[in-house]
Amino acid sequence: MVATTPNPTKGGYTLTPEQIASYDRDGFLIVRGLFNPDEVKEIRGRYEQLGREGKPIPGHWEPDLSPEGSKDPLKRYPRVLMTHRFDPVAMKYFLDPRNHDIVAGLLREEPIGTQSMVYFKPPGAKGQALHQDNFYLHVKPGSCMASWLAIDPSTPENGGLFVVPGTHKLDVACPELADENVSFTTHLVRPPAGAKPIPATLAPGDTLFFHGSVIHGSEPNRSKDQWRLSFICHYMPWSAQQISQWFFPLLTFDGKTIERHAHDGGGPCGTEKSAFFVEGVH
Ligand SMILES: O=C(O)CCC(=O)C(=O)O
Repeated sequence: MVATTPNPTKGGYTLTPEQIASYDRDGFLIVRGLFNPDEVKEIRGRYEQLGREGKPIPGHWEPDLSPEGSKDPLKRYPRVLMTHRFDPVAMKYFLDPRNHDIVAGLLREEPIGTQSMVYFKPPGAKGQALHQDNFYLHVKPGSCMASWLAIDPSTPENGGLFVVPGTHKLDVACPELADENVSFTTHLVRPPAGAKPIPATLAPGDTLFFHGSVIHGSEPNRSKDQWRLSFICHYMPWSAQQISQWFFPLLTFDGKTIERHAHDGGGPCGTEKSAFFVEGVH
């Protein structure tokens, strides 16, 4: 049996008391240069090649290569889902010991891996309206945590992520409809009065960690020629007993499958589909 107490030395990364206090206050933490340029290059190389070749990976990446698809950057370059299930490089970084140590340090317990994605976000791509991740993951008790690794520079101009500090203390809200002219997802969660989204401007290798209740999202990529590749993973605490079934199988940081109860899709806001999944894709 594995205790909920994390193994703090897996990747040799120890959070400072200031980093922990900043996360507890804001609900997010940026770790600069967590991954080095060679590591970033390895991920970028892999996904630039995938994007260039345009060869579909059923259930993970299904680009529209028709002339129609080429009119919408997100049809030609949709995000890649559950990358660790087909790509050993993605698996390596998904279960990276530094991610382990940081997520464990912020959760104060051993994490479990739930999902990984790559966003290409080419110039002209729509953004993703403000939302809370645990609305989709349904991790309970507790919440999920994201690690968002910048592969390209990520700025407000090229559709970088915005986060609303302090919103990790909120419950998960029922979303409104988003503006489909600027968001490729349909849900919008407005920040509470007085709370404002701030940009998480990142250099390649920087990683943003954030709590599953943090309201966050992105604007369209309004740059002319800057892509905004990112590698995004989600984790949950060992003590969590349930998660949406779309995230099965769950993985420990030792790469072993671990079981938890399946949330069946309903909730206080009704039944909703995951922003991360297409139906039938696991
Ligand atoms: O990277 C983005 O533009 C949005 C990603 C996001 O909101 C998420 O992964 O939950």
